[in-house]
Amino acid sequence: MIDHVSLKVSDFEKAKEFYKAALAPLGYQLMMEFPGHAGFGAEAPDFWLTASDQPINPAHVAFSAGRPTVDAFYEAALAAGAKDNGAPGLRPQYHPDYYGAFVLDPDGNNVEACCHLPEGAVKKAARKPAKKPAAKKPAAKKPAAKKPAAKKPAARKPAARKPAARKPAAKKPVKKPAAKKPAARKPVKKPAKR
Ligand SMILES: N[C@@H](CCC(=O)N[C@@H](CS)C(=O)NCC(=O)O)C(=O)O
Repeated sequence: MIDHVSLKVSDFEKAKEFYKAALAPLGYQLMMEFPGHAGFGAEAPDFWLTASDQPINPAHVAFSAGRPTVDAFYEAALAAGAKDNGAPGLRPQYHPDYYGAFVLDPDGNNVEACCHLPEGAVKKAARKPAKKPAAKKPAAKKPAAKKPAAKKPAARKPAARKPAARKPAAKKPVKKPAAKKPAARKPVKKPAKR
């Protein structure tokens, strides 16, 4: 889908005045302006003029309209100084219902208004973008999903740890019960000789 187009023009002020008048029947008006740029539109500025000091290479632009508006565009453009490039009428070389009118703007750009509908058919108003069905309310508000952090290399599982080998407790020297010293034997008293 095209959002906007722009035509190069050599005399910015002259072109602006021309397009204000020529596009009025289409419901177009000057909506936005920056130095050297002018945006025309019905709902949004989708047709722009850009000032240029270079030789103009004429372009072609066509505005969609109903048949009566095609006629009104042609009249308004000629009244604003356009050169005739094709009176309103069918152009069956494009398709059986193609109805268009062509003019050349002050720089020679080929400007057209055209209708693709059979005679009598009414052109619908510019379609607004279809409304999105209202998003269902989630029952409970979930916390915003966290962006997964950049994948880290999988952490290595530590190898199953062996239980640290137990140092055998320093062996205490087994204390032997101190050998009992035989009690000093009393010398057996010899009976005194009689
Ligand atoms: N004088 C022709 C003009 C036709 C015309 O300009 N047709 C457009 C296509 S819808 C075209 O050839 N545009 C190319 C251009 O202007 O460079 C007429 O009245 O049919």
